[in-house]
Amino acid sequence: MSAVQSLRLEYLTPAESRSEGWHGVLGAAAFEAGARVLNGAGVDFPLAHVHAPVLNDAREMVEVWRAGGRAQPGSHGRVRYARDGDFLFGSLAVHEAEVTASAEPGSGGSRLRTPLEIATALAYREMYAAVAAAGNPQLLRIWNYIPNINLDTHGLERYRQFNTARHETSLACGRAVAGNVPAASALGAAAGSPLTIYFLASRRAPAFIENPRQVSAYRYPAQYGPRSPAFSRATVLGEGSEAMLFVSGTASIVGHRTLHAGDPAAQTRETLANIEALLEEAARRSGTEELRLEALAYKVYVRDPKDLPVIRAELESALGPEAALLFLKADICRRDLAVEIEAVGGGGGRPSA
Ligand code: 3EB
Repeated sequence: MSAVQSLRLEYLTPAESRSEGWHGVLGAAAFEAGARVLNGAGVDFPLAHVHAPVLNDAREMVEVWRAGGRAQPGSHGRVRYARDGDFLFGSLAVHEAEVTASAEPGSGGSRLRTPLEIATALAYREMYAAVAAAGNPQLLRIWNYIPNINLDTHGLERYRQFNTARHETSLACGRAVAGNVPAASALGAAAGSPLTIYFLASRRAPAFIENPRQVSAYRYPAQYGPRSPAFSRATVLGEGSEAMLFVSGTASIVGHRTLHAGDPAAQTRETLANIEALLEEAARRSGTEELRLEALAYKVYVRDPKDLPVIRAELESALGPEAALLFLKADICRRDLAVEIEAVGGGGGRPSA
């Protein structure tokens, strides 16, 4: 195939999903109440249930990925996936209570000891095995939703436990933990929900983009945890006008430090400056200059819903009133961060919201 097959992202309200239907859908994510829309529709594609409430007026929005053709379903362990040409969408959920019952603590000299570490290791092993077996081994983008992400247990914050297990498991599976690592987001989810992960993979390797304003997350100093977070700031699949850009969760971090603690408006502006710098870097590396800030679709994680009006006002003043924005309430991996923003650009035109 010479041309880049297009993959299209849409953030849909229930009414829009009813009118557009489910033709060519590769996979989807439903946020809290949105699960009702999809369960009622009896869909047969992989679906991630993310336990984070939508803050848009339409509370039942879903994130839909279309590859356009007839997707082939598959499963591997807990992973459900669908493939369509170049692309694979997969999803899995792991309850910590379920894995700790069967795990032998400390077996094989493993560093992984907490329930979340064991669940994360299991999830990443199954994800890596699934994409390899399906023949789409190149991970482009991973979304991680971690219940009680900021809670300290076993002497370590749960986000840092997640990082330990992601890092160790990736090494054990022969995957990179720096450099050629997928774009990602890691956010909180409701207490009691399972560790929930969904991902996009390809047959072709993407370009891995770092942000010149930020220390690479995989080079963060040890003050942020014993194992660094293994993700790239962005990945780009393809080149030029056909490229697809996946921007990782991005926050008000310059160098490795949080800026503007306690000021959600300033954090939003700093985050947009970070995304703009990343767009310049992607344009320089992959010729994606058509992907300007206004042309992206955004998912915006807000820690405290009372900050939503100021965060939304900053975004609309920077992006215009028509911007595609999905707002979710979620805890963010540093306690001093009020907002985190991820984005997607390119592929099948400008996404709707
Ligand atoms: C940061 O820049 C903010 O651990 O996968 C953003 C995106 C963040 C992904 C992850 C974490 C992750 O460090 C946090």
